[in-house]
Amino acid sequence: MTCKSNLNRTRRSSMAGLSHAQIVVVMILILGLASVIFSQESLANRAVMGEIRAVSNVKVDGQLSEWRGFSQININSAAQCISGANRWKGSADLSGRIMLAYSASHLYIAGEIRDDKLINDQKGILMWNGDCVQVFIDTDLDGDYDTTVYNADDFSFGISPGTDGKAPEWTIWQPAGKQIGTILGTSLGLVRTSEGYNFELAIPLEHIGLRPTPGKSFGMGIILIDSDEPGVVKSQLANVPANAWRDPTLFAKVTFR
Ligand SMILES: [Ca+2]
Ligand SMILES: [Ca+2]
Ligand SMILES: [Ca+2]
Repeated sequence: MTCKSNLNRTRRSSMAGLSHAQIVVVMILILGLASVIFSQESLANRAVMGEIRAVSNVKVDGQLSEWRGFSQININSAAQCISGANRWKGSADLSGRIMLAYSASHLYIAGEIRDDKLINDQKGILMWNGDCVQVFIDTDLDGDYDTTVYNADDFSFGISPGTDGKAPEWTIWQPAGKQIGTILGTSLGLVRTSEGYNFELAIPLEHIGLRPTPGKSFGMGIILIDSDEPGVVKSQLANVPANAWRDPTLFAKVTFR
């Protein structure tokens, strides 16, 4: 009994007279501050993909005339080859320019893709076996900055021109089991060009839980896949490391302007 009383006295004196409730509040504040500092440091360490600006006039038809003057994310160098570097024959073989915008209702992703042969006879979630673009989005970047597996706020979409650009379609891989029909309001416009294909993909903000706020960031990554003969993936270029298809911490940072 005496021992316990002494221990309690020692504890009381070491907490400088704070009540139990006050100590709990102080601990919560310290933990909260540490998590904010850690989160901001982590966000600062992310690769930067660029800024995204608001638009009101995107027509989702694969024609990119309304995108003049937008900053472009270039994916066109040997250093960005994440597979098949020895088979990549240069920018006419596979390369791309990506542009981003948002409206009150949608996230827009536009791409100008160079690819000398358009080959993809695979449909839906199998489209990664042929020419396609993979788009990764983490809509809650600072909420789960250290989570290396996809969860409910991490998305991956695919865009395929189909062989010769004749069967354009989009798909969704993540969150796993998400059916295309549940992403109501998503639309794709894609046209064959003399050098490859141009596309515009519009994704409803509401379905991916993205709230445009100036200065706020979300995560994103793009992988371009090239097949120049049926059933053979030849090479891939990306603005993120190869493992981004399964690890959202590798996405780059896009900031709302
Ligand atoms: Ca357009
Ligand atoms: Ca090619
Ligand atoms: Ca190709």
